[in-house]
Formats: sequence, C-alpha cells, structure tokens
Amino acid sequence: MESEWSSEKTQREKNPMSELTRLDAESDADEIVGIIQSEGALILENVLSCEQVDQTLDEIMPYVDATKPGADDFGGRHTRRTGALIARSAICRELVMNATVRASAKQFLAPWSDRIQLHLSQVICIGPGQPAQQIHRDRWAWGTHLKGIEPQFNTIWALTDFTEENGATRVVPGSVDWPDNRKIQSEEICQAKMSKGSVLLYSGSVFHGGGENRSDHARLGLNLTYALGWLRQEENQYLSCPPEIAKTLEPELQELIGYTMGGYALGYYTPPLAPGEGPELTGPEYALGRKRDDGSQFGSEELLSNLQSEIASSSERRAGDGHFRTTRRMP
Ligand SMILES: O=C(O)CCC(=O)C(=O)O
Ligand SMILES: [Fe+2]
Repeated sequence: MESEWSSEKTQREKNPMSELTRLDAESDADEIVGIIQSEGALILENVLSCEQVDQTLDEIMPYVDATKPGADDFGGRHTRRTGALIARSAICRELVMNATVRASAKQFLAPWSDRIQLHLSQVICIGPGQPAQQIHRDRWAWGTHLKGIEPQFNTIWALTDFTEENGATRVVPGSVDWPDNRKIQSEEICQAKMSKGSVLLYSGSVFHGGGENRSDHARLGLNLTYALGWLRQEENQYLSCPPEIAKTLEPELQELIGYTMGGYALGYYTPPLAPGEGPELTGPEYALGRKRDDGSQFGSEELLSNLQSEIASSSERRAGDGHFRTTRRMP
C-alpha cells in the first residue's frame, strides 16, 4: 500500500515534539516498547493490506451503520461507537491476537502483571462536523488513583486513511509522566496521520484525543486496548461476549478477554445451581466447559505460589497508610 506517510519517512527523522515515530510492521516488541515508554505513542505502518481492511469493514459496517451517534460531548455527538467486536467479528478476533501487538502489550505491562487482558473493543467512527475531542488520558477510566504504574496499552487500527482534515487522533508526544491536571497547549499536539491499515500504538498515560472532522467523509478507527490482568475492564467482556459465544473462541482468546483468573483470589465464581449440582468456588473457564469440578479452590497452586513470592519480596509500605489511619475508625 502506498501513501504519502509511508516509505522513507518510516525512519525516525522527526521533530521530537511535533511528529510521532513511524515504524514498519515487522518491528519487534523491544523497539516498540522503548518508544512507547519514552514518547507515549508511535505509528506502526502498513500492518494490514487494503484487502484485509476491506474484509474488516465488511464485517463491522452493518453494526456501525446501525449505531446512533454519541449522546455527550466526550463521546462525540457526531461520532458513532460500536462495541462487542470479539463476539461480532472474526477479523477483529484475529487483530486483537496480533502477535507483535500482544507481545508489545505484554512486555509494556509486565512490571505490574504477568497477565494482560482485553480492556475494550470499539469502532470509533468520527463523522463530518465532529469537533475535536477533549484531550485526556485513557487510564482515567480508573480515575487518578493508580500511581507509579502503567496500566494500559492501546491500539487504534486505521480503517480509513487518518488525515489532518478527517480527525486523525491528536497526540501529545512525551506526555506520559506529566501531571494529570496539566493544561495542554496546542503547539504540544500532533496528529496521528496514517494510511489505512496502519496502527497507532499508545500508552494509557499519553495525553491524546480524537481529532476534528472537517472533511465530508467519516474517519474509521478500530480501538483495541489491553490492560493489566487484575484491573476492571472498560468494556464488560462477560456481557459483550457472554459464555455461549466465548465457548466458540480459541482458549488463548477466551483468556485474553477475561475467562480466566486474574490472580489467586481474583475472578472465581459459583454457578448458581441447585444444591450439589455444580462446583462452589471455581474459575471462569468452568463456564466454557474447560474446567472440571475438582473441589472448591480460589485459583491454582501456581497462582498462590506467585502471590506468596510477590509478598515475600515486597518491602514497600502500603500506599496511603497514614491517610487510612487518620480518617477511618479502626476497631
Ligand atoms: O478516535 C480517536 O482518534 C481517539 C478517541 C479517544 O481517544 C477516546 O475515545 O478515548
Ligand atoms: Fe482516548
């Protein structure tokens, strides 16, 4: 695929604060993660062929066309957001499992969790007339409580060209460690201009937002994001992809969307059956027919021993201890 942004500009010849780094699709996780850590975002060029983009559009457009525009300014009143893509689209399942992206997400999030999970799947269709979205951090889905960690690794797959006019994502390179209340200046913002089939990779900590669409056509991006395995997901995967559908997916994808334990004591359930008809505490895999009723257990022995090693090597004081003591009534 040819475009005005690919070819020789793939190399890192750029003004650091005004353009995003562009890498080719064969780049490895080490290189990707290094750049995301320092700059907060990059463009992986020409990951999908035009045919693959067209196939993706064939699968998702019936849902996008039937989607109502957003009901508030943040989501965008001329923007349509369409989810449940794992349940609805075979190609989206493949994209979410993309080896380079997953390896990068896993490596980026590894300091805080062995397990990563899908955080959300959403087509973002920015229509003509949509003003620029408020600049934000995606990690604010959890408020501002998480400190000192990177909770999230994100992708936006361009399903149309992303141009200055049609609302290419606005990004503030290098903003990952700025204070949450930092006012962003217009000269600090650049746009993720890229040809369809390219992918914007960005940290949950980088300031960014959807661009203004001044064109006469829609801008289509596929937002697939990953988070630490022990956090709540932005899109509730158990409802967007319930067990009847999740059963039909490959086990690795089942686990990626959340049908596994998030830690030794995180995510078990009890099927609410008549007395004696099912297990008590068991893992989510049971709902997909992948686990036997072999007795009540939080998580596996392995998860328990991982937790015990983590505790043994953790010497930090519990964050907020002082506040806890002075503001809560203790028994
Ligand atoms: O569509 C885009 O370019 C970005 C949208 C975005 O950042 C969001 O909705 O959180
Ligand atoms: Fe965002």
